[in-house]
Amino acid sequence: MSKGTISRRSLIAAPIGVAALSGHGLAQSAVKTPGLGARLWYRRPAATWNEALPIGNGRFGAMVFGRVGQERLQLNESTLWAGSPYDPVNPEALAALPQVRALIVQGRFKEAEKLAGEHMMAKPLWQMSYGTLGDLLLTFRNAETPADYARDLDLATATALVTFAGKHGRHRREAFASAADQVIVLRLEAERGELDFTLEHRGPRQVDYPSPAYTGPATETLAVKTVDWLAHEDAGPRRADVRQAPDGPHGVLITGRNEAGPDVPAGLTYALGVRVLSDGGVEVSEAGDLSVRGAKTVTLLVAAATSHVSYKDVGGDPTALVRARLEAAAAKSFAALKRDHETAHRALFDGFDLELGRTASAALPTDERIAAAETADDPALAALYVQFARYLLIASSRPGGQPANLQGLWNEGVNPPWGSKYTININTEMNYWPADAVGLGACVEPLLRMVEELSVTGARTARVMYGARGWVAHHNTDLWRASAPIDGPPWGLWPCGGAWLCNTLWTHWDYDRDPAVLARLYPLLRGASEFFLDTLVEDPQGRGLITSPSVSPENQHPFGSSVCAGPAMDRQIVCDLFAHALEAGRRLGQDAPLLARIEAARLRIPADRIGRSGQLQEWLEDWDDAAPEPQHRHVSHLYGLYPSEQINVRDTPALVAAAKTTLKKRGDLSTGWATAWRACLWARMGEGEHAHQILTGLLGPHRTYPNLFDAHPPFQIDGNFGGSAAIMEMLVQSWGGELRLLPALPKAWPAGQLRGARARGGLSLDLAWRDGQPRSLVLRGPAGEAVRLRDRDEVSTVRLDHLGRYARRWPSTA
Ligand code: FUC
Repeated sequence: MSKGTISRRSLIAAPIGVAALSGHGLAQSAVKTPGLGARLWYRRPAATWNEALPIGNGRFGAMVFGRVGQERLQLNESTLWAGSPYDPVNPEALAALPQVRALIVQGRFKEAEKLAGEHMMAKPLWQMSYGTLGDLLLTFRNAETPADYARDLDLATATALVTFAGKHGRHRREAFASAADQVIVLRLEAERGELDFTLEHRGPRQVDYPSPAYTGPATETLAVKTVDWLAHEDAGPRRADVRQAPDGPHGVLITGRNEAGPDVPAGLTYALGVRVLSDGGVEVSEAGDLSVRGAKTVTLLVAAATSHVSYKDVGGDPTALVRARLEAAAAKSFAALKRDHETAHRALFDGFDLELGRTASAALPTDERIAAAETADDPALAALYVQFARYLLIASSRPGGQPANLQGLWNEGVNPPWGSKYTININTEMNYWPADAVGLGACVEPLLRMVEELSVTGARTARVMYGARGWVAHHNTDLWRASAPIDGPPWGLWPCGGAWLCNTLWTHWDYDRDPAVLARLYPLLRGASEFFLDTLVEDPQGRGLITSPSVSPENQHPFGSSVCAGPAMDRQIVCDLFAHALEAGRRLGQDAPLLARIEAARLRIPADRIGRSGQLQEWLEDWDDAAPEPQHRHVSHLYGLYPSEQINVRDTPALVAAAKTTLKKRGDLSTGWATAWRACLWARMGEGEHAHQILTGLLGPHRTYPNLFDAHPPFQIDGNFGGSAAIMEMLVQSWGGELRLLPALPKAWPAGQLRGARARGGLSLDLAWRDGQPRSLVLRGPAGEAVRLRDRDEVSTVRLDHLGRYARRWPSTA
């Protein structure tokens, strides 16, 4: 029996700054160059992939190993996935739907799961995997053990640099992925003209991951491996389907076909071109092997493309694109390539800075800091973590490209964990949690476009499989925007993936208040809402409208299945979706009759419930105590607390107390992303010490690889983004119509500053604090805007001036 229910009817999102409804009108932040801390560095080359450093221009990227005897660039292109356009919709689903629902009503969950497994799943049952372009291996003749080796990734210039000294003078190798010129540039310099190497391409291949499909908490440390300075990897025999040929006297062209997917034929071709500009001798053999001799400087230009044009069109000409890009880049000087690359990167990266204080650890190489993070205080590592996440988002999610997938852009093999797809029951959403707060709203555009495409494929899934209007997406999607339920009912039979993405995009709009985004978003919100208007069912106990069939993502209830009706997360997500559709529709003055139906349905969604142990119920029934995995990584029913604001410390203290009970039972440390989510939740509740303690576990060597990549393990990028969202949430929050300063500041960060951060309501802010108290604040936003500011328990309304600015200083308390 539930101890009580609490209505959320009064909780329609309150806009911050009631006056400002349109436009950004943002003055730019004063800060141009981020602090010196924006750098990862190492004293040795990467022995493993998780020590290599990522570069990327949003579409084309590489992992740079920084090795001395053989440099390895492992390459990815964001549209090189397995398969081809396909339609996974299963027409048998509609007939099975009433029966599956009836079994759920009767509590025959296992039978419901079995029937849904037989008739309601996608065909094929799996989606397509993200791929890889293989590696470029530069093997140096006469390489020797270096002196003075250093390797770094400068986040502000997006450049990976290796320097070392050999018997024959100093070497410098610099790599960047230019968004301006759509090429990866590798510049090699040897003081005394000793550059002598062969270049080989190793085709896409399977990789042995240490622990694929890992889902529990990490137990082993992910420490660095011992390095062999002159290590070589074998390119192996050339794959029959990958063709390598000379392309002019100084170039090589590699062409190939993608992998076939499960029951879906391969449909993409790709091209990878390399052009060498050098003062030494360059030779290209008939087989397309390239060698350079006796050079002092070499500039390698690398371009890649696939025939992907859109999720339904694979008719592009990658070879023509690659040749055109190489031609254009070769016509520019290295200095011009570098300048234009930096300008394009800085246009997004600059304008934000975060300082949380420095300890002695800040001077150490990055891998040593991570290794010590659980024992030594290193606030600057948390600041670096945020800057690294910003860097990763810019490199893997640029406007016009694909969104960041489970590994962003970087993936070593053709068999990545979970296909390196878009898992939309938490992971893809988490990738975008910090984006707006850290000034990277522009990088959300690929997500918006993906959801626009999903609303097309998802309309077919809704119509054929559910007999419903609107559109639906389940727990995963891929390059082809597949939207039917995959993997099996315990994972796939969850109809709220599209709705959660819509809510994520709503938050993006709410930060910036860009009318153009609202206009694109509204049809998506409307369509997603129509699906639920048509598919929500009456709870047989009269509690209102609920989803059925569904699951509380990936967690089993006590009756041998995950399949159920009306789990808390669905109720919270649909409630938000309806609220956002209502607000968007009203702002745009559209669809009044439909909005009235959405509003009526919203009021009939059962509220959150508190169970017999004082926990927030994960399901409509009080099942939590008997569920088989009390520490399950997903905390789906806490969606309402974070990222949503339905449950919050100001308006629903009883639900917050219940959320705490739930979280304590779930435990603080889980796998990467799940640990990050827990940190966000404690931060949102104003529990800075608790959030900080969890962060320490996230940033330490059990969950972070030496290259600062989040471990699932293996690598999964969501934790990098979720952890950064938690850090931002500890410093500034904006929900419920208020801007909260330092709401969860831990003792470990007594002094610091944040510049160029964003908050909901079209606001940007610079904030400095000392002794744990705010010392100065500058707000920018729409002219004349009223902002409700909360500094601990003190709430005041301040007004931005006619230039959209407000500044305040606090007297020193010392
Ligand atoms: C969900 C999670 C797993 C993993 C996968 C990509 O299925 O439960 O932990 O993150 O997505």
